[in-house]
Amino acid sequence: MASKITAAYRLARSTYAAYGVDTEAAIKQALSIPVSLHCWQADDVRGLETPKDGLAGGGIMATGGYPGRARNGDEMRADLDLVLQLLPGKSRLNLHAFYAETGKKVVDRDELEPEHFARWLSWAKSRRVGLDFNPTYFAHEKANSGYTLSHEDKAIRRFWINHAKACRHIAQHFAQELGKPCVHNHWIPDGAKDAPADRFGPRARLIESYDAIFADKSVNRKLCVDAVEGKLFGLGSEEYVVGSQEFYSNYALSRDLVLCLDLGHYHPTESVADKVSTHLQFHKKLLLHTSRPIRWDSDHVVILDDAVRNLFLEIARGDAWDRVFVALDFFDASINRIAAYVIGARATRQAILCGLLDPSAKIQAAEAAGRGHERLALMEQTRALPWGAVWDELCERDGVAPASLWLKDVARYERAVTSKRS
Ligand code: RNT
Ligand code: ZN
Repeated sequence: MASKITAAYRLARSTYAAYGVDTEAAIKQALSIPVSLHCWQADDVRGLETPKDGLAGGGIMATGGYPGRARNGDEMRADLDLVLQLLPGKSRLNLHAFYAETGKKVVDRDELEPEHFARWLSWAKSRRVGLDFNPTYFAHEKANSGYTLSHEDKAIRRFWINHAKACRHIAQHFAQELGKPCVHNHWIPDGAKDAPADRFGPRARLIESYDAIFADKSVNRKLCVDAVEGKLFGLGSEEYVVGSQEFYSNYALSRDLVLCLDLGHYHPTESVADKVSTHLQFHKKLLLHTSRPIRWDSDHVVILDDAVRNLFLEIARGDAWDRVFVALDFFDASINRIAAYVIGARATRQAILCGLLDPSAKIQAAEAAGRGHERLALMEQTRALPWGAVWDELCERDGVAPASLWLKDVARYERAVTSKRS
């Protein structure tokens, strides 16, 4: 197998060279870009808290009943170990606060401490992966009304402010312990199913709440890198989302925070790729959540579709790799979850590779010379370039199975482990 790939790669390398593209440099760079794996595909976004409130108030939902969901932290980590083995390139792990492990003790969200994530941290240390973090503003009785940080009740707002403050300290702790910044992303479900009579009030309160959270100067923002994520609608917030895109774009800019763009959070005809060159004129950094919306924010497993390809093509063309954080965000409970991770993470890194392999200089030269037909022809031709051979070579060099050969490892693990879970 190895020699076949090398021959295919040799041909691909010279094909790309004819377009002025250096495949060696592209492989190296594509392997070095960190991709943060969301822990929540492993257990269908259920979390590890006791007692459980389920996803109530969450506005998001994993559907499907494929057997083998991880039922506790140990099972999640075992599953993630296999996922890491099957992925080329640099990975991180993205945790949500409701994956705290507090043993038999009930610890509410506003009382979370770094010690409740000690097992995740030691796992991350031994696997040499960085950690990212998220406050969990859903799946909790104080989120059941559909409002958290923008709630009209001051006591409820206070609870969620304190949760976020606790989480920022945990994120900072991860960064200190691992020697790498921790991206700390805030997404809240706040919104209304039907037209509210007051759209101003919740948004004004949301600003107040976030300002109270970020006023804590004992958190170093170089270690805890706060990001904010808006969306168009959610389940139960179809008509009104307090933290809309415009809200967060303005808020992040005025408070020097990272703006998160999730591929599933826009009108279906909007291009997230097109937003990159707008936001990066103003914002310093973006957090990118790769996802796949089918008709709505359905969080399907990421595939190498045009939305994902175009997104990373823009990052490549703008040479903006050091201005973006890349993270996965999908959850599908209807298929093998390990495979879901591998497919989505590989597709994301394939899109990164394809961006780096794009013969942009040649295409841009045609454009600059006014030869629109040549630009279009070259763009079409780019689809036929042998990126797959370069991908297989990238996998080989990083010591992971190329193509879909990883499927047999997933099948073996399913037979031995996940199929035995009830
Ligand atoms: C929800 C957001 C958010 C969540 C995670 C679980 O629409 O995309 O990022 O998916 O926080
Ligand atoms: Zn997201």
